[in-house]
Amino acid sequence: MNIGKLRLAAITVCVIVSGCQMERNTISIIPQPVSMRPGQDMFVLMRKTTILSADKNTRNEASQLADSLNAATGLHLRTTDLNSDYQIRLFLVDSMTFLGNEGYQLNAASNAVEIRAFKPAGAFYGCQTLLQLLSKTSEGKWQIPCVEIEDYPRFRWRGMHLDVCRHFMPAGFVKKYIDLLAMHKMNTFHWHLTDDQGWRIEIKKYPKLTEIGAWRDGTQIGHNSAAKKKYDNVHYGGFYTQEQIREIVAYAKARHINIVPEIEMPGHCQAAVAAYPELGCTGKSVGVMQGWGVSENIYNVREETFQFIEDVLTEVMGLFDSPFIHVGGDEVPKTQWKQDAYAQAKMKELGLKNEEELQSWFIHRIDTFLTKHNRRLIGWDEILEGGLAPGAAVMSWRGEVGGIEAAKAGHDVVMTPGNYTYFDHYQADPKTEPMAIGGFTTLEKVYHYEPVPAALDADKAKHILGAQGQIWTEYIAAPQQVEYMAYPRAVALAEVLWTPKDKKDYADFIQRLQIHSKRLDRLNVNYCPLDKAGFLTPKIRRRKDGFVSISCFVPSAQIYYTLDGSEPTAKSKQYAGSFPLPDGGTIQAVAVSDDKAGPVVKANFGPCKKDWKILAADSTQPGEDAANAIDDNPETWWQTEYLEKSPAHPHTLDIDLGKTYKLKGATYTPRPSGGNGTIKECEFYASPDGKTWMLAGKGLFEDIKRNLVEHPAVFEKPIEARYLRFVSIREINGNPWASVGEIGIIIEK
Ligand code: TNX
Repeated sequence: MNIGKLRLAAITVCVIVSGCQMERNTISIIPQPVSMRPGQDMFVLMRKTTILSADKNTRNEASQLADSLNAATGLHLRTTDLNSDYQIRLFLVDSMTFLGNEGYQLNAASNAVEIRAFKPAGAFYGCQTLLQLLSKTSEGKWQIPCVEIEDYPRFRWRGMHLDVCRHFMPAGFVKKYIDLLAMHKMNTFHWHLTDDQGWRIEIKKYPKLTEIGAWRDGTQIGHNSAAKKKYDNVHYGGFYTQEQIREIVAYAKARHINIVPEIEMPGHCQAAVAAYPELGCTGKSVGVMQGWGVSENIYNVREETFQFIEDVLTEVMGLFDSPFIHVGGDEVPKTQWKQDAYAQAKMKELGLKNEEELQSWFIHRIDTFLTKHNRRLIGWDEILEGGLAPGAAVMSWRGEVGGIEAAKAGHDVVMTPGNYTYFDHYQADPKTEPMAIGGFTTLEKVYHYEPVPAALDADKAKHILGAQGQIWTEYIAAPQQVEYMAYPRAVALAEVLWTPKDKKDYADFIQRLQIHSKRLDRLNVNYCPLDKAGFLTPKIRRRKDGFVSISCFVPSAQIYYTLDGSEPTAKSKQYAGSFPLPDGGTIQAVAVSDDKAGPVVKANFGPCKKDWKILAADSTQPGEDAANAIDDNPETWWQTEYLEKSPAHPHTLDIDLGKTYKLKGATYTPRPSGGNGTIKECEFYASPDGKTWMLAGKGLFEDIKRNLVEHPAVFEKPIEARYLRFVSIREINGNPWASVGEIGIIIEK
């Protein structure tokens, strides 16, 4: 819409100074602390203010606090071990075990700010909170409101991942990424260092890994779903020297962040095979992969290859002191093992039934090796297939199923489900966004993620260590774009992982995030603008009784809407409460706040679907989305998830429309999904009674457009029916990914 046309009353906003806090005395901390008691007065920072670190174990925290305060205020506060007035004091208290290793108490009074913790990590988090309390008065004084805070995290593993293989990220940026994690009280950085498209860690014993494996002669242009693949033919790559890695590990440690290195095996290793073809199954030389997707070039299972892996892991363990070492284990095509005489002979010798068991044996072997060196193996949920090594932990990425299974079997789990934690997915309307892999994971969706699946009893739930956000970089070529995809979603995830469940409140989070975004501005973080990330996106919902309500998260925003198909502007009807729309129609709405208009949202409603019901859907996770579809969403839609886990092709969905309608056709609208799956061919059946079905029409979607374009399947002739069945009979590239889409029904009026 044309913002220039809008005439808006000026809305006063509080002046935000130096990115720390608003001038008015509001406390706005992210993640939200466990408990807070605001007082009356202020602690004012002066030139003579010092930072007391009585215990040498808080020197690191004290000096980092001094540095951060200097960056924020320009003041140079000295650190000292002498007690005096007007101090910021850090204490470690042996009896404060109840705070855990990461908890703290912060007590800000007018003459001192005291942070107490059981361990240095707690003191560090207290300092992060202190920084978020800082604000500047109109006279230019820096101050902290008096407050008592007690705080500790809900989960032990609060992480973000970064893939530096598909696109390399410079060491300096990795440090900035770590700084941002620390600021949000995250404690784990999962560094994805090796993959088909590049090997990024120097290994002294195998120099070709980086001489050859870190470079490729071109990079795919465009989306992987394009029929014709194109490459830029530009030499591309990079790697980290061991010296750089040591420095980054120490940098992270000082910020209480553990770096979990990932060395992929037995698949996602084409870059290593390019460097040393003898590691592969075919013996043929391959280049470093230039395109996206999964390579069939996997490691062979010869002794020499295990020796290579153990040598690599030995150097890795020398660099990283992480208790966990990530070995990947995901997406291993078995084609080459099936054709490799050595692999087949090995299976026979070991009495293994299939290649999945061979993979399981492979991972067990590496687990034994890591365990011997006092480390624990962690891998993606495919490592569950064919039996999981006893001490191993799992990252559940293909939904939550793997995580539930692993936790039930007593394994530790980090939740990383694609639908909630893959920040390479779109976060706003794909039409307005830079190209991403697909998916649609909004800030709000991330905020409402609950890492402990309801299916787990308390004694099993304790195996859920936490969760982590993923940044896969196929479509993310530069640091700025990493920031764009990670933020503000990582902020929402930080609160999911730190704040007690019952203290979470999205509307309140949004208020705090608006202040927090100024802090991010100051740190030059290229986050997705908040109006795009959902703040000013109107939500149009229709209840079962046919009443429509429109809302958005900025309370001061005005919402304008149209019902006649025209684009809404500030001259359109202003929304002032819910209104009835039982027969359906098209609503377009826009929210406007502070001279800014959010995106126009369009919703098509058919006749009120209050009697519609999903009867059966054979996907693994039909429940939530299918049920919602009926009440709230303009279209009835259904997600097929993880076809691999649900081999019962064809997928079907039965809908009871509650009464007989004349059906003219149906539509399929692919949602840009996390992977490449799209339905190419489907059939619709109609039934008067839910028992006898007849074919009503077919959908053939050969040149299907992704990204929410509706594809109609018109029935040859209208058909009277109460029940409709959707059957997908051909899906491409659906393995292991989902074909996610919406099913619409066209009804003759
Ligand atoms: C699947 S997640 C992968 C990655 C891709 C990612 C893209 C996982 C364990 N494997 O190799 O980059 O999808 O979203």
